[in-house]
Amino acid sequence: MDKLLQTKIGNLILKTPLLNASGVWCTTKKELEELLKADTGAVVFKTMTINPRQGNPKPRLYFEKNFSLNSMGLPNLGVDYYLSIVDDLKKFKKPLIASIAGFKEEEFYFLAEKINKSSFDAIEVNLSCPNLEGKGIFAYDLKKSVSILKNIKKKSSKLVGVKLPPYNQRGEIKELAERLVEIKVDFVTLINSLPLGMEIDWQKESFVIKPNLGIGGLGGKVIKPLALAQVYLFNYFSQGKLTIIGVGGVNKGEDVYQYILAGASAVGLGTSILNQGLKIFKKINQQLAKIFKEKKVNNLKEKIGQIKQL
Ligand code: RRO
Repeated sequence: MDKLLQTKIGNLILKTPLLNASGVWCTTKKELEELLKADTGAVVFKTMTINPRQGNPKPRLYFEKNFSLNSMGLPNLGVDYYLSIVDDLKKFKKPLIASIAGFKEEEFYFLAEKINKSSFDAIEVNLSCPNLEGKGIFAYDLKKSVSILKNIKKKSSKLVGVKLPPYNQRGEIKELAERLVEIKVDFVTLINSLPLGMEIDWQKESFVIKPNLGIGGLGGKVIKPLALAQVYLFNYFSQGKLTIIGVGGVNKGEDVYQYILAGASAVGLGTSILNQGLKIFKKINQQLAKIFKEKKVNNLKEKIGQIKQL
């Protein structure tokens, strides 16, 4: 592959800036192998919990060209399953990122410690699952979030990143961005699906997904402008000191270029994989390489955060 597209997350080198967003096509060993064989730069696992979970009742995922809506409810095979397959997946020679979530603070530490002893390359601490009935989103408690990350970071020899939801106020982003720089978080993934999305099948006069009052996390093209602003503001308030993985509505090379200009070093694909399958990685890499050549970009890094003021 073209060296032009190479990027870095911490000390990890990715041949291309394209990853999957955690949750999409990454729950079983078979899915993970398929992702690793595709034109990905690294692979993120489905968010894992201490025990396996079935997740919410179906139907719990709906998608079309412009958006996806999910209330999966954290279905996963449990941390021990992922630890049992990770060594074998190292043969693909791509960075492997574990995503973890707990229901209490101590569960995050328990999981992080297990991952720390494994051959995973990095931990993405998921503080932003929108679909746990009766439970809030950790990441909206800034103090608690920073404390969890600080404690994990202290004990971890792996890269430690965090997956965040969108914030509504610049002040929240400023505060969090500054704290994340202080505690030296290695990467920030922005954004998880937007909480509280809904679609109605007007013919059936019903919701399109069943759990949680038919309401779930919204992703896809419709959230791209919102996600770009989050990436831009985290980059702006951290003065370019955070490594950012942009997620939300990436469908083509131009989208990746936009995320890079806003401040991302890599991007995650979610809804576009659901719509187009794993072949989309190759397509987007080709489109991005073409854009780089046309614009005479020598390497991806020189374009990170280089959006021009009007
Ligand atoms: O499994 C889910 O319901 C889920 C998770 Br953990 C997440 O982080 N984001 C999302 O949209 N769905």
